[in-house]
This record gives sequence, C-alpha cells and structure tokens, in this order.
Amino acid sequence: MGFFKQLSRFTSVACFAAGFIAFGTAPAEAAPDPNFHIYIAYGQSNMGGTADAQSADKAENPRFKIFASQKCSGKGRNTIGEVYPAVPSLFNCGNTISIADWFGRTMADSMPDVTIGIIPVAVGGASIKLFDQDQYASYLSTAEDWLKNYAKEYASDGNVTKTIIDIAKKAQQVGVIKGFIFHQGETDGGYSDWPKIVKKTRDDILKALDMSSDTVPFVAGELLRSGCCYSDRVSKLPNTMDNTYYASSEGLDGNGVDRYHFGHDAYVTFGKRYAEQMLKAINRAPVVPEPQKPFKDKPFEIPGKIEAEDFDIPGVGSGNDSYSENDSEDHGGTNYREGTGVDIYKKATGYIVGYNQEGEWLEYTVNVKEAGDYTFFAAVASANETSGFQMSLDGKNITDVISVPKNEGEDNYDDYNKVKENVNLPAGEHILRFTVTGSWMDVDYFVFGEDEIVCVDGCTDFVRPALSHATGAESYRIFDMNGNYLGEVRASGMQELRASAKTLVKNGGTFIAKSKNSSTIVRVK
Ligand SMILES: [Ca+2]
Ligand SMILES: [Ca+2]
Ligand SMILES: [Ca+2]
Ligand SMILES: [Ca+2]
Repeated sequence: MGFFKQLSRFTSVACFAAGFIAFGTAPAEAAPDPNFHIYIAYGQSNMGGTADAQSADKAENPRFKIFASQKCSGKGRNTIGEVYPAVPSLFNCGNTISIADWFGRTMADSMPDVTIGIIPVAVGGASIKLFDQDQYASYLSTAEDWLKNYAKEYASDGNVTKTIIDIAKKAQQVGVIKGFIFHQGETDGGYSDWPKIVKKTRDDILKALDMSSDTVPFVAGELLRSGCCYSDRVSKLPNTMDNTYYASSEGLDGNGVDRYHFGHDAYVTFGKRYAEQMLKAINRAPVVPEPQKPFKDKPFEIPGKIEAEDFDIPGVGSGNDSYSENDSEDHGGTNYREGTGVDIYKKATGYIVGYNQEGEWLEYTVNVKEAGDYTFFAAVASANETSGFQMSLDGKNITDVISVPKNEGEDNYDDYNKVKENVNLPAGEHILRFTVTGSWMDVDYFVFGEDEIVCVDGCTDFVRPALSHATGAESYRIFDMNGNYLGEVRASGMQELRASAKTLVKNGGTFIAKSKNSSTIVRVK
C-alpha cells in the first residue's frame, strides 16, 4: 500500500478521535489491567544488587517494567511511582544487577500474555527494623549517618515501607499486586524476632493495600552460603509464615570481594530461582527460553542475498523475538508469514515487506564467511521524502541511517532503488537487524557482496554468491560499455573474472560479463 492510502487511513483515525472529544463523554478511568502483574521487591543490599550489569541484563523487555522508587534523570525516570522500562539498576541510578532483574525477566518469559512490574525498595546494611513501621524511627535515631542517608533515598523521613505502600497504591490503579520477593538478614544475625518482624512487614503492607496474604505469595532468598551469616532461618520461614516460599542459595558464588554479596552470575541464577518459586506458588510452570531460528533452516550466508520477507522465526524469551511490528494486521494480504502481522506484498520481483513504520524491525540469522569489508545494498522503494533505515549486527550499528530516495510519481512504491553502503563485518554467526528509522518504505532484499556488482538487465539475482565466492568455473562473454563483444573468458569467482577480462578490456575500465550458461549479467568496475 502506498503512502497516500496510508495517510488517508490515519486521517480517518484522527477524525474519530476528534469526534470523541466533541461529544464530551469523558472516558471512565481505565480499570487495572489484570495482566499487569506487580511484585514488591524489598530487603537490603543483595536484593538491590552489587554486581555490574552485563549486556544481556540491559536488553529492554517490553513486558518488564519498574515503578520508579527513586528519581534517576540519567535513566529518564523523573517521577516516583511512574512505570519505566526495567533496566539496571532497578533500585537506584547505578548500573548493577539485582535479584529482581532475572526474577522479572523469567516471569515475563514464562507468561507471554503478562507484563511484569517491580516495586523496588532495598536499603543496604539495614535491619528488618527499618521496614517495621513501629520501629523504623527509633532504629534510625541511633543509626549511623550513611544508613540514614541510604534510607532517605527512598523516603525523606526514613519510612521506607510507607514508600512501598504509596507506590503500590498507585500501581494498583494500573495492575494487580501479585507477590513479594524479599532478601534481607545479613544485618540481623543476632535478632531472634527476625521471622516475626519479616511477617509483620509483609502483613502491614498487605493491610494498607487491603489485600490478603492468601492471594499474595512471599518468596525469601537464603543468604550467601560461603558468606558471613548463612543459617537455616530463611528456609524455615515457610513454617511460621503462610503462603511463603524460599529460594535456595546452594551453589551460588560470592563476589570474591567481601563476605556478604553474590557475584554477577549468582544474581542471574538466584533471580531465576525466585521466579521458579513464585511460579510454583501460582501453579505456573517456568517456560524455558528458546532461540530464534532462521526461516529456511540455515542462516543466510554472507556474502549473499537476504530476502527481507524471510526474517527469522521468533523464539521464546527475552531477546529471542525476531521482529517488531506495529499492528497485527497484514496490510499486504498475501498470507506469506501468516500470523506475524508483518506486511508482505507481492510485487513484480516477488515478496517484499511494505507498510514499514518507524521503529519496526526485522532480524535475520546470518553467517559471515570471512571477517572484512563488504559492500551492502538494499533494494528499497518509497514515495516519501523522509523514509530511511539502519542495519545493525548483534545490537551494534553497522551502517548509518540510510535514506531511501523518493520515487517519481505520487504513489510509486514499484520502482526499487539500490541504496548502498560499505560495512565491516566479523566472521561467524550473528543476528542482523533491519530497523525502520523513517516510515513508509518498501524493502525487497539486502545484499552483502565483496565487489561492486550491478545487475544491468535480464538477471534474476542482484548478485550471485557464486560470483563472489568461487564454486566452479563458468564461461563469460565480455563486452565493453558500448556493447562491443571483446571475447570470452573462463573464471570461477569475481577475482578470476576480473583478472582474465583485464587483457580484453583495453582501457582497464568497466565491462559487462554475460554468463554463457545462466542468465547472469554483471557490470564490473
Ligand atoms: Ca532477537
Ligand atoms: Ca502489520
Ligand atoms: Ca508494518
Ligand atoms: Ca523479497
């Protein structure tokens, strides 16, 4: 579909919206979304996390959110209690991974229709007394300044549990509080009332939210086994606290620096163990992530041609999706890749992906034969002046934003232009991503070649991989640019073709080679 048809579609939507306001029926406040599951995560430093986040921890998952408990302008979190993407640090403005990170990611992976939200409040070095609304003031009055300041990051008067409750009340307007995850106790080694006060902190929060512990499971995690303060106190908590489970710390490594904290990989595993317990509590089985897969069983070879419509088959779990599409309707109506919602049209050159809107993307598993420089081409069409796209590999941009030239004619999406850029690629298997940066363009295919090869006419392929990488000798008839026949050469691959043709092409310039046993015609510079 062309730009103008698309434009009229949006105009009608705008008219509808305007009419809605004009008739003056104020929409009722939206009901909380039953598929927005919110978990309160509280405790001390291991809940908040102390290990540096790695790239897999930072990938944004559209179904994993936090309710900001601290303002972090650097992360775009400017309002306490607002919903933001859950990227490290969840608990503060730093770059550390917490128990809640992979708890949330695993929960989201295990429930594909559900969005997970975390209310994160953790104060390093704090006794459970800080979370007890009857004790926090007296506890803080004798505490050292660093602890007072730490608590103040969540609540100016130190009442951090009130902050949890305030955010949770706001969260109840958009979703449902589904459970607690808790890690605390290093500070309370000698505090015999610890289990009783842990229960009190949970019950106080639930009472303020008008909820019952019957429907809100509580998962506590054990302390570091090789560390300062491990005991069976956490694993015994379910004996004295209803609807309570524990996540084992067996086999989890410390950070190698102090006697309190877990290392990076332990936070990942521990978060998953918390999720396992929570899923058990709500009778859901954990879903095992599955990688995305090439559409035609094998990765696309580079050098070679990649059909835009043959993007990967999505897998399961964070980062394993293979496309992002703005609406589920297939505007192309071909039913090729049915169910994906990607808009595939049938054109003279075969299937193409159209109705591309800014922010949409498609991914391809590729195998790069050799590291090095390649010439990248894309066959694209647009009737619009601001269309464009960008290519990335494993999350890193390999091209700038590439503009798609506007075709002659008002609604012309039928003339494909071959836009080009030089790229440098590492060898081996990678995920290539095409991202739309300017709406309304069509894309047919991509090519990564080693040489600049331009199809003149009559050829079915833009570049034949056999020419870039020798697979067997072929005979070519060589012509100059005026169409004069110069002679015949036998060559396997572009290098040999170029070398052999050199003697025939007098002025050393561009020539045309026509394969004798296929329809391939190439212009070689
Ligand atoms: Ca992916
Ligand atoms: Ca669509
Ligand atoms: Ca689309
Ligand atoms: Ca195509």
